[in-house]
Amino acid sequence: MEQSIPHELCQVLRQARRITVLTGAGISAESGIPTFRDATSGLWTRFNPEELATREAFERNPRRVWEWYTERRQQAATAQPNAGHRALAAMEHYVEEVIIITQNVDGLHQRAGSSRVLELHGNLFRTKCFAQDHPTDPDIASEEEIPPRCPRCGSYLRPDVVWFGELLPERTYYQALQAVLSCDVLLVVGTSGIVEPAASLPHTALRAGATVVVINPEATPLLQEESNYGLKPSRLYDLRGKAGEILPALVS
Ligand code: BJW
Repeated sequence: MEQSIPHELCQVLRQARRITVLTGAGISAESGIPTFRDATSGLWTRFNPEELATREAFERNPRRVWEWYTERRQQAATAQPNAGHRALAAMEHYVEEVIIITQNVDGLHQRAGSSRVLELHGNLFRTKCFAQDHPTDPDIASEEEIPPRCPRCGSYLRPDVVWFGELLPERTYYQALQAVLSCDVLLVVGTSGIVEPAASLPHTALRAGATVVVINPEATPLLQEESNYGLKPSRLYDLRGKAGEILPALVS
């Protein structure tokens, strides 16, 4: 679908000195990585998050959880950044400050060349131990036992991602809040906007005076929630379409 960019938004983008971008699984969909909540291919449509993405799930069946993440790590390792990731990386050449806040754990923004990436939900390619969060180089972990054990304390290793009910990495979340509070424009790309606390960041940006641009082929709750507050979201743009098509058009 061809999406035309409103003229006044082009002007706002041209004048912006600080652009912050909040991304979700949708930006990596065009790289072949499944989203979580797509009605047919979404991970949470095919798998139960309570059996795979909570501490309790890992305690019940660590091998199953470890193997599921191993498969996803292998899939992410073979995926390539797409036109959406590349357009955001290219934006750094034109804009004074570009900060990416991503909920994704696939590392594709960094591989596309973005230099300032805040990973709110961790990274598939890092491990830490279950008991004490000791960071561990996955290569030094013996694969004789699945999951492997932490060389320091002997507890199981787990992926360094944020499961439901866990706190986000404190410093990263703080930096994300700063980035949202200080930006001229927040682009919200490929996220359903239902998982907290990331889902609140666009509201925070709007309250702080930023222009917020939602890029998604589907409607997301953000627009509806804003009108429920009784506010006229005059600085909220809703661009319906794929990230890999809209983002290159925004940068050009
Ligand atoms: C395209 C596209 C294309 C398709 N181009 N777009 C307050 C109220 C209610 C609940 C809570 C609350 N605070 C905390 C909670 C609980 C919970 C939560 O939010 N639950 C909700 C489901 C209600 N949050 C937490 O537990 C968080 N921790 C926390 O808040 O700690 C404090 C606390 C603890 C205990 C109690 C209370 C407070 C942690 C959240 C961790 C989320 N973890 C996961 C898994 C990460 C590891 C892994 O990858 O396995 O993170 S869940 C999953 O959802 C993953 C994602 O990062 C996250 C968001 O998903 P995302 O990226 O939005 O993907 P989708 O699939 O939902 O959407 C994709 C979108 O792309 C769609 O809109 C498509 O249309 C679009 N799209 N193709 C552009 N080509």
